[in-house]
Amino acid sequence: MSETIIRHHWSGDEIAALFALPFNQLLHRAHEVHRTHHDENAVQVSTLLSIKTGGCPEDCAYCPQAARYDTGVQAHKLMSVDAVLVRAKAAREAGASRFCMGAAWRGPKDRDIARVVEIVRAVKSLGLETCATLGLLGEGHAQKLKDAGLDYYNHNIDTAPDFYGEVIHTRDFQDRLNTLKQVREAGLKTCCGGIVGMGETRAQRAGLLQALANLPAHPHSVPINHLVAVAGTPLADAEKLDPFEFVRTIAVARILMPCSVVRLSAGRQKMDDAVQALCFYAGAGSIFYGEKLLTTDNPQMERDQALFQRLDLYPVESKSMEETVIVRADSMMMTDRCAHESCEEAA
Ligand code: SAM
Ligand code: DTB
Ligand code: SF4
Repeated sequence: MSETIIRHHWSGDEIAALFALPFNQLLHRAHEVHRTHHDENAVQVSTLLSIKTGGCPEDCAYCPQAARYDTGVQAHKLMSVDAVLVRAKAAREAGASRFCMGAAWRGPKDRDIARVVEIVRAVKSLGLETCATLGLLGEGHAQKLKDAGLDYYNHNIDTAPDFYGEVIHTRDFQDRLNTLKQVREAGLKTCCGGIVGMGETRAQRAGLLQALANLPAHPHSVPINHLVAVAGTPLADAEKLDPFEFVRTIAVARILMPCSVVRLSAGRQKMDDAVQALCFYAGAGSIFYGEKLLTTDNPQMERDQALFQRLDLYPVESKSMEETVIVRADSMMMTDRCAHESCEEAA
């Protein structure tokens, strides 16, 4: 058992100072936090499926599924329950513990939610954890998904508030926060992170992490995506990010949100195994597993299996975490809940 202060009021200066630490010092500190709260050899494995692909009316500059960009993505309407089940069973057999379903919508309509509810019920009945990412939710949608057995809702804030307007113009940062509030209030677990490597500054990477860590509750899962630069999108030629800066971002996320599971998300296909190993050391405790993310390539399963073997990592259910005692930062924080289930019980 260890004592941890879960903080929701990180200042920009504090986060900038973490980013500026000598690399080895930052990694050492992040790893200490990691192994205090998590099994450092365990990696939670999620598999993604795009259940509704392309044709999206939004203008997210990174996204190959926006209808307005010519990216060669073939649009596909919402998949049937049976077709999703085939893919979910295959993911379970391959060793995934969570099945994440993505839809290229600005947000679902009521009739879409009714169909996704059927899909969630069916996937849940296989014994998999379920996650959905459907965009901005309308009145009552989160509750319907929760009632269907959905475990997690993924909704990324994507980048720092002061960079958001340079990347997306069809919705604003506050829209994302509103959906996250609805997700929390319905009792769904939140999966919320962002993308780096979009040409943002280090201060903006810090701003993304600050916005995540200062949410009313730390997300249960924090996906840190490296931009997958896709031809035809406005960010196709984004300036390359130093891989060690990506590792630093994982490390700082680990320190700011000690009980959350940080996911080394998109971008692994082009990432060296050694860089991935550093990400696991820095505190990544989850990956997307399977040959495709939503529309872009992810490492072949054999490559990931070999990497796990070489690094003595093993896939686990997201529930198997160590017990931790949470010491509140101050009395104003008494209503906060740590993302980690056993921490909630101990708090
Ligand atoms: N349409 C919904 C939405 O935007 O919330 C759900 C699907 S959307 C594809 C899910 C997330 O994928 C985005 O929030 C973004 O973080 C991530 N994403 C999309 N394109 C990406 C890319 N090219 N590289 C890295 N991450 C990407
Ligand atoms: C998240 O943070 N990353 C995933 C998942 N949540 C939905 C999506 C990555 C998408 C990468 C681009 C593509 O494959 O279309
Ligand atoms: Fe649409 Fe989501 Fe892609 Fe934005 S990220 S264009 S909302 S699918």
